[in-house]
Parts: sequence; C-alpha cells; structure tokens
Amino acid sequence: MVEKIRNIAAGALLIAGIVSCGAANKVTGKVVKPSQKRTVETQNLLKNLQNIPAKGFMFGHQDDTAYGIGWDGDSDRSDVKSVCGDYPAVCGWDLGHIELGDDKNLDKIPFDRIRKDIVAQYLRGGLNTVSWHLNNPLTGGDAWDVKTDGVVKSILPGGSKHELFLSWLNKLTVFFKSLKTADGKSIPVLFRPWHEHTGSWFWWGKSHCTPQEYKDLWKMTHDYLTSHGVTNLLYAYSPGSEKTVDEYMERYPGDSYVDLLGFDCYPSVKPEGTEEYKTLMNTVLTYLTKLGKEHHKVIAVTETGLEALPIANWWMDVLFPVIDKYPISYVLVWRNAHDKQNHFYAPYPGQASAPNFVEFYNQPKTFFCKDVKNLYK
Ligand code: BMA
Repeated sequence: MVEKIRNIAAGALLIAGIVSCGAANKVTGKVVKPSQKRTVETQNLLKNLQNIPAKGFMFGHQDDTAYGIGWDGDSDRSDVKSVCGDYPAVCGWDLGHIELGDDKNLDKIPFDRIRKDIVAQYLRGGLNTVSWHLNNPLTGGDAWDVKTDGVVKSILPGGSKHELFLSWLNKLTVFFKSLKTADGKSIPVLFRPWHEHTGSWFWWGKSHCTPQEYKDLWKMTHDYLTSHGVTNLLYAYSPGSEKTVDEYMERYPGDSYVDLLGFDCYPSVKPEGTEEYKTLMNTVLTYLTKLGKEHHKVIAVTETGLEALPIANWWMDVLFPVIDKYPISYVLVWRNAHDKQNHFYAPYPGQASAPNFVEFYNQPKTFFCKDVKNLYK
C-alpha cells in the first residue's frame, strides 16, 4: 500500500472569517459568546475545519478504535486501519448512559476507554466527535422511548425533571472537562447533541416537542456547559436528511449556538435504495452548501453508511461521486458492531468492499489520520 503524502497546512489556506455574535438566551437570560469561551486550540480547530474542503474531506468512523468485527477492546486496533493502513481522520463516540452514572456506554464501551481513545486520536492529530443517545428522563426508558410526549418540556426550567436533567448535564460537564492529555492540555471535541430531531424516533424528535422547546433545550444544554467552564467544544447541528431547507432549519437554535451544519442519511435496503440515497444526498448537500456559506458554518455528513456493505463498489461508485461535489469537511460512517449480526458500515479485512475502500482511501481528496496534521494549530 502506498502511503499518501498530503497534509492540510492550516496556515497555507484561506482562513474564513467566523463571526460569532453574542445573544441573550431566552431560557437563562445569560449572554453567551461561544468563541470567547473556548480554548485557543478549539478556535483553531474551527478555522481549520473551514479550510479542509478547499482540498478534500475527512473520513470518519463511529467507535473505530474500541471494537470491530471479531474483536473488542484490543489496543491500537481499527478495522479501517487494518484495511487501508491508517486510522480515520474523525472518530465518533457516544456518551449514552453517562447520565446514569454507569461506567459503560449504551454499546458497552467503558467510558474510561472512550476517554483514552479520544486522547489517542487527538495525539495522532485526528478529530473526535461525540453524540449522546441519552435515556428518557421522564420515563426511565431509553432514547427511543417515545410513548410519552412532553419529555422535553419536563426538563426545561419549571418542568418536573429539570433538576434531574441538570444533574445529567453535570455528568456531561465532568466528562468533557476530563478530556486532557497527560500534561493537562484540554482536548477539543465536536459535540453533536440532540441529533436526528427532524424525525420522531427519539424523545427529543419532531412529534414530541415544539420547535421552541427544541431550541430552548439546545440553548439550555449549550449554556449549562459553557457557564460551567466547558471550553473545549464545537457544536454540530445534525437533523435527518430532510428534503427542504425549511424542514432542516425549522428547529435551528441560531448561529451563536452552532458551528457545523450536518445531517444523517442512510440508504434503505430496498433495491432502489441506492438511487434514492444519491438523490437525497444531492438534495441536502445542495442546500447545505448554500446554508453553510450564508451562515459561515462548516458543513459535514455527520452520519451515513450502507449497513453490512452488500455493494462491493459502494465507496467509489456511490459515496465518493456524490460527496466529492460539495464542500464538506467530513463524512462519518456508523459503527462496526462486534456483538450484533451484520451491523457494520466500514469494511474489515476480507469484507467484500475492502478493495474498493482502499481505492477510496487512495483518492487525493479523502483524508485519513496521517493527512490531517495541524488541525489544532
Ligand atoms: C444505533 C445502533 C444501535 C446503537 C446506537 C447508539 O444506530 O447502532 O445499536 O446502540 O446507534 O450507538
């Protein structure tokens, strides 16, 4: 395998001006100016993410170094690296169950392991992004428990579960603050809370709260973390793949609360799934490109992937030609479950799409970990 020599030199590229206006939060009344509440490395990361699309896009994989097909918890292992020789430039993690005080997340990864792997990915020069499939604070069920409406309302100020939810935010605060190198340097992370909210499968989804309640939830989360000294986060807004920009933006909390505009999009397994997927990806990426420019935000495909990869040329025939046309900073595929049959989205050695993935890796425009030096400078 030929090692690619491609660096993203932060300084060499055009630095887009990021304007972030302070805004009084309707829920807390506090004035929040996110850019002033961030470490220099976090601010640098934002600038560098803006620059990436001038040359290509980063590849990401959920839970990449924690487990894969046929293994769990090994050191320095990654299905992606086993196939192409490098780690993904972006590693995704999920903090579901941190709110319960558990020592493992909802997919049974110890939080200590997640922290260790976030540090390792940062030291390699890559990016970490974090989602949160948190339990339902009103019913005690999981994130998918949507039988009871009014959950979001119950955790906003004045709601019966507000205090409980603040204690959950406190657990999140402690975790984000604990992301440090051995010499005490805080590690920047892209936080992607309250995702896929334009669908109704999570308790924070569209049918279960009003647009205003959703926005208040986002602002309360952001303001709690910021006012409790969390200075290492960028925020990603990540609805499902909606056909219109109005649906996409209906619950947007505002430019002061968001750094990256993303979306999650999966092809259906039906025979016509591929064509539908390409059409939908093109639709969303077309309006997202425009929105990104208008709002001065980075754009990305925050979740995608073909489950179990039954199409051997999917990487180069489907994914690459679609995303190649748009100025995205990254594309992330979902996890390679080790304990769930056929629930994987990245290839592993011997998997049918592995050779095609190597071709994808060899494209000058696809950035893996060794390609993204200086993300934080
Ligand atoms: C879903 C599936 C679940 C998992 C959840 C959170 O898409 O992968 O098995 O628990 O994400 O990671």
